[in-house]
Amino acid sequence: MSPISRRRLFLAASSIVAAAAAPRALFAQAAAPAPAAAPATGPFTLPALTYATNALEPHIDARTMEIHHDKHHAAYVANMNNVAKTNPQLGTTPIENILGNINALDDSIKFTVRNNLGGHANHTMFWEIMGPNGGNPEGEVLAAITSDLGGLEKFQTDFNAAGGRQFGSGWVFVTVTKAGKLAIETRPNQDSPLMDGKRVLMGNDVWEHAYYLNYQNRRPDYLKAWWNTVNWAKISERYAAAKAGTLGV
Ligand code: MN3
Repeated sequence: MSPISRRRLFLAASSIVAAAAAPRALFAQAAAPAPAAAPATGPFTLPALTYATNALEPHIDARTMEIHHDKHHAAYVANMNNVAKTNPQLGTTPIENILGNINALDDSIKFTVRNNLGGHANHTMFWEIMGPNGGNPEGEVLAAITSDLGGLEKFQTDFNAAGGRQFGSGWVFVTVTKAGKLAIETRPNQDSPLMDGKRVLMGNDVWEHAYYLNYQNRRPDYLKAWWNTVNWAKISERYAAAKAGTLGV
C-alpha cells in the first residue's frame, strides 16, 4: 500500500470511529452508568468463602468453585439487589421470613424472589457447611442422625439416593425441627424448605453447575465424593441454633 492510500484509509477509519463514538460519549455523560460488569449493589451481599477455592480438591475443583461462587451465586445476589431497588422492604426483612411467606409477595416479583433469594439462601448455607478437614459427626448431631435417619451409613446412602433421584436441577437437604428432629427432603430449582417454614441443617446442590466440569454426567460420583467436603463442626453449630430458634438461612 502506498503512503497516500494508507493515509486515506486512516482518515476514513478515523471519521467512522469518531462518528460512532460521539453519541456514545454524550450518553455516558448523561447517564453516568456503572461499568457493565459491576454487580448491582444493595442490601444483598455475596458472602466470601472462608476457605480457598482449591481447598475442597480433589472432590470439588477450584474452577467449579470459582464459577459457582463468583458467577452463579453472585448473579442471584445481583438480581435480588435489582428487585430491591423498587421493593426496598426486601432488603430490610430477614431472608428466612421473606421465603417463609413467599406466596404473600406480589405476583410481579414472586417468581424472581423465589428463584434468586432461594438461590442466595441455598448457596449461603452450602458454602458455610463445607470446608477442608471437616471431621465427622459427633454429639447431638450424630445422635439425631442415628435416631431419625437410621445411622450415618444409611443416612448418607439415602441422602445420595434422594439427590440422585431429583430430576433436573435442585437440591437435597436435611431439615431440622426446633425439637431437633431430622428429615431428608429434596426441592427443585432454587426452592428451599424455608419456603415451607422449615429450617435447613445442611444440603447439597445437585444442579449440573455444581459438578459438571469434574464429574460430567456422573452425579452419583459427585454425591459420594461431596461427603469429604462437609464441615461437621459447622453443622453442629447449626443444629444447636435450630434448637435455640436462632437458625436463619
Ligand atoms: Mn448452585
